[in-house]
Amino acid sequence: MAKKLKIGITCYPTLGGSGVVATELGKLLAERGHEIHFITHSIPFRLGQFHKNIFFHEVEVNDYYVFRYPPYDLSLASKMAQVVNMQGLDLLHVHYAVPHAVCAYLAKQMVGDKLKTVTTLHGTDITVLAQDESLKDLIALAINQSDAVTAVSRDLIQETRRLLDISRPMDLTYNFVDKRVYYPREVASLRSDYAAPHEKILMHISNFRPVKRVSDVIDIFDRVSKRLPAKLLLVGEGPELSKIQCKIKGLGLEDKVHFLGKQEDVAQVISMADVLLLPSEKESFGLVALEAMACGVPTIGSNAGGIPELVTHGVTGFLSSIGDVEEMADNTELLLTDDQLRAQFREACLYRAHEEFCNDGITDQYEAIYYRVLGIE
Ligand code: GMT
Repeated sequence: MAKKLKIGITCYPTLGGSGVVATELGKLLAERGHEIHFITHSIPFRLGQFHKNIFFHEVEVNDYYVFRYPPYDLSLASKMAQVVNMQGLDLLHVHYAVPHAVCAYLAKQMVGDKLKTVTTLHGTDITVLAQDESLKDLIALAINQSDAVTAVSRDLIQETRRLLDISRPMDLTYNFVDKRVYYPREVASLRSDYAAPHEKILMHISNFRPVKRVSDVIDIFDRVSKRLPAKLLLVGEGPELSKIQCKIKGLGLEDKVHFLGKQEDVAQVISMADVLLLPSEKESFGLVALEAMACGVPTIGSNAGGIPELVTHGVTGFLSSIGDVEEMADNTELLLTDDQLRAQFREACLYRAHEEFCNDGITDQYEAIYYRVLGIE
């Protein structure tokens, strides 16, 4: 039987897809008997109830009055080294190059080379941060010094190579969903709170950052709702929210749009939708499209970044050029007015999510990477 490992995981515990993936991975590894130590500034929001084999180590930042900016990164690096030594960790798996991979590198300098580090790139750390000249060399150092680097799409690997001039090997490890949580839920009664039986539900879920192009979501819905009876459910919140509220009012769509705010049980919410809209400007993977897919909901979106690796155009959704809201609206109408086509897409979604992006397979891949860097056959 393969050795059970002691693994430290650092992620942004309160942030989007990367935090979700890191936390869910930790839970799955713990189920397999590994000992998981989360080293973060707060308890990861997806951790939920008590789990055997999972520990949480809080990073406390020294707010000494001479510090204009409290040094979180240094506190994290010190905490990592401390936990590695005290708990005898085999490796640190960090999500996001900045600052986590840099901190893991510092921790390794403190505890010695026996500690192995694995960095997972999620997207914005490369596609946004690596464009900042002042951070470029630091990000490249963190990536080059990791014992293994994984990225959540082939596109992200190419972008990393292109923007940072990095040639080291990187593992493609797609994001995943837990099939025990993400499956089509029975939501007839919940659905009736938002839409009449003859109305279709379009949904968008995001952190409402400019990169998500939520304004395009409204433009698509505006066109679609003129052609067929439909409601739009907006889930999440973020910087663009008030601008979006104004736009909805300006177009006279208030009665057709519902704001659900942040939601914990995404599988339940997403199961109400007939279609998910994801017209992002940048998206290294698009976890929400996978969550939708696993619940049998096709995505209409852009072909940005890694989205085409996840959503198969014409099979599990339709993809268009960024900003082409006309074509996205036409595709939405096509899907929503053809019951047979929608049923076909739904089956294809369930099959693809289960076959390609299932928790078991991806956890196997991460485990294999851990054993490889530790030299365990
Ligand atoms: O997209 C965001 O704003 C959040 C960000 C995050 O850190 O969670 O998402 C990135 O990582 C996700 C998990 O791997 C991916 O599904 C998202 O596509 C990626 N976002 C971008 O590339 C913009």
